[in-house]
Amino acid sequence: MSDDSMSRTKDRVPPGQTVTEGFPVLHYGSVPYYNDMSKWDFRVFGLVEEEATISHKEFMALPRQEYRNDIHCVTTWSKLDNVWEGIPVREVMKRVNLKPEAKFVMLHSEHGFTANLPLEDFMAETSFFGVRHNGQLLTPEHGYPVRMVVPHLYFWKSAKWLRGLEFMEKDKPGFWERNGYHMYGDPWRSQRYDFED
Ligand SMILES: Nc1nc2c(c(=O)[nH]1)N[C@H]1C(S)=C(S)[C@@H](COP(=O)(O)O)O[C@H]1N2
Ligand SMILES: [Mo]
Repeated sequence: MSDDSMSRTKDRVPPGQTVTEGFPVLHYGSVPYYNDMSKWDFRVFGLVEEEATISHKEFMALPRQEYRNDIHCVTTWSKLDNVWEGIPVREVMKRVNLKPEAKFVMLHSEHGFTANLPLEDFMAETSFFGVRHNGQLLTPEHGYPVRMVVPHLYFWKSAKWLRGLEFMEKDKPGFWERNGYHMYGDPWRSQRYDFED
């Protein structure tokens, strides 16, 4: 690699991270397998004027676009140049009217997994609902049928097997945040654990 492209790669890797070519699988608990998607729905609730429930068929018919990003796991691996097919956050948000008090979102996944995000980070143009990764449908291990992707925060915020969004006035810790991870998780500021600023 030339010095030039080396330094460019270095600029893309946050402190303490190492680039991996693989795609490690990390989560707590078991992988959900589905055989009847008519039982799957996606709920939008909390501080909204009216709750919405979106069926699997409707969700998969939402407009999609391509996203390219780098992802950074708190366990120190980073994976560069991911190509995703995803549903923009705004496409789901068109289904509800947020109440003005809504400032945070709790992501809800299968088996009660949760992750919290400030509204602004959730609504960022770079955040999306991922359905395909590097040309393939998401595998069960990586979050089929849909996962959150918030590439500017550590990857634990990118909840796999996403089933709902809850809008909140105040921040609350999700699953990993209750277990010692940082409330925000900015990889560029090494916000790995809750004692880091
Ligand atoms: N539902 C769910 N999503 C989850 C997790 C989890 O335990 N449950 N773990 C998070 C963590 S800690 C990481 S690092 C990433 C890993 O995603 P991957 O297995 O696709 O690499 O998923 C995140 N999303
Ligand atoms: Mo993680």
